[in-house]
Parts: sequence; C-alpha cells; structure tokens
Amino acid sequence: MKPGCFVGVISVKRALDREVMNRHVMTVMVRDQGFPSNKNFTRVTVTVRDENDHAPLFVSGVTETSIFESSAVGTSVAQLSAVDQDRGSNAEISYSIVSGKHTNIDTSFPDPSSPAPVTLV
Ligand SMILES: [Ca+2]
Ligand SMILES: [Ca+2]
Repeated sequence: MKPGCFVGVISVKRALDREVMNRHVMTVMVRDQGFPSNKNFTRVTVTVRDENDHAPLFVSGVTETSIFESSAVGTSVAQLSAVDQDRGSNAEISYSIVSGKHTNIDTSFPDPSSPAPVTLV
C-alpha cells in the first residue's frame, strides 16, 4: 500500500438475495479532513452471485388425469411444469417418478425447459 493511502471497506449489512436484487450500484465519496474539505466520488457495482437456495416448485398443484386403456404407447398422460428461481445450473430441472406403481409409465424430457410430459412406454 502506498504511503498516505487509507483503506475504506464496504461490507454486507443484511443478508443478500440475488432473486430480489442481483446488482447493487452505489456512489462512494472520499473526503479529506481539511477545511474546506475536498471530495471525490466513484461508482461501485456489486453483482450478487447465485447460490442454489431455492427448490423447484411445481406450477400446478396435485395432478389427476385419466387415460383410456387402449391408448397407444407414447401417448401423453400428463404434462407437469415447474419453476426454479435460481440461475444457470441451479435452476435446471429434471423430472422423475420416485414412487407409485408406474412400470408402464415413464417421464421423458425432450427439452429440459419445457413442461415434462409423462407418457406410456
Ligand atoms: Ca434451485
Ligand atoms: Ca439463488
């Protein structure tokens, strides 16, 4: 550090939430103690990086549907949609059936960002 250089620190006062505000732009002033004092200003931009602090949420509640027993293999049974407030890989969603009798039903993911159709296999 150069002689005569004084350090000012900007610190977090309250918890940050990227999903509420992902960028904080502020103007910081430096002032000497002379009389009259001299001042200078600079702009500081703080970007809040994402943490995986949100679970995916299904857009609709419980889904109940029906299908004819004669339905062809590949027939769509239901489409489910979910959202995740995080960003990037923290917001990527995949679907899987984790319980229930479903040996003839499976999920497919033609596009991870689109609703997940549940189809007969
Ligand atoms: Ca997430
Ligand atoms: Ca987040």
